[in-house]
Amino acid sequence: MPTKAVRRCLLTICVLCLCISVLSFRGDIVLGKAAAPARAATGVVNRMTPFDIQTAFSNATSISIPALGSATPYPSNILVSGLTGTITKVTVTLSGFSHTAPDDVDVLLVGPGGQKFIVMSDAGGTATPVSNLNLTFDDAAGSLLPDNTTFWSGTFKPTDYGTGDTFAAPAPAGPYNEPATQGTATFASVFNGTGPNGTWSLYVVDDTGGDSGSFSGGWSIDITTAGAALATTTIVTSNNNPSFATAPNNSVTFTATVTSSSTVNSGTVTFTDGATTLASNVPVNGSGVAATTTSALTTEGDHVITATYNGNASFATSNG
Ligand SMILES: [Ca+2]
Ligand SMILES: [Ca+2]
Repeated sequence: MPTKAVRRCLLTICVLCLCISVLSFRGDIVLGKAAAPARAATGVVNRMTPFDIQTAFSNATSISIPALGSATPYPSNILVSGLTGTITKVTVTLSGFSHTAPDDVDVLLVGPGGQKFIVMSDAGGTATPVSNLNLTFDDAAGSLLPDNTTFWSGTFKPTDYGTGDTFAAPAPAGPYNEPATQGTATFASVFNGTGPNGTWSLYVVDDTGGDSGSFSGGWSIDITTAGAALATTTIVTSNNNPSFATAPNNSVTFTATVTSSSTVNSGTVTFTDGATTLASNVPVNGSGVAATTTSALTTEGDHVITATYNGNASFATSNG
């Protein structure tokens, strides 16, 4: 059958926010009259352990499945970038699956390293149409898709019935890594320990004439990586402590020093006075130091100054 024209598709990348709980201690600066007693800024230690990062990427462009042959687009791509570390878990979700004979559908996932893994194939029989299902494939799911009976939205192990699945070019040639029941491959066995960044491609084929469908919501991939960012410690100090509410001694400099097991030479620091931001996104120098000078502290008394290292792909956030 003719290969359908490949259309360019919009790539929507959805990055899950990371929730990072942070223990913090804070440095104090006292703003007072000339006679106020000196009070040293308090050193701050805030340590985080390395953590797993789970990130979701999606391509919501509808995948149209013809009666026979390759879907459009073919493949549907997701570009993954900006992740560090290696993969510890992958799951895939196919959204809005409708088909009058779901057994016709074969789905191949190709990773950025060329890994070839069949996610779903020849499941569900031909007797019962399915409509607008959301199917998540996860090694940890409780069951496979059924072979010859209908199914509903849910989470399933990657599933492959039947033999001899073929995927036309530009899909890579077989053999493919096959999950149960045809093989023993899993997302973990195919992708864990490999690099996450690059193009992930989903090749969808209808292998039997008559009956068609779509994944109207496209697809998404959840990638978990480990060892992505190094823990950091941030300490904030101040000069002129106490400083004064009026010139000439009302200028105070806050210095944040960010350290890690590797030299912190990138990222930014935001300084706050309680709920008030003094300076945002001050870049650290090659030694992990960022500083800001302010004369804005015009209220006498204690000011709790917090320096937050904002973190990036190499270094985890911390504050002090
Ligand atoms: Ca068909
Ligand atoms: Ca198969």
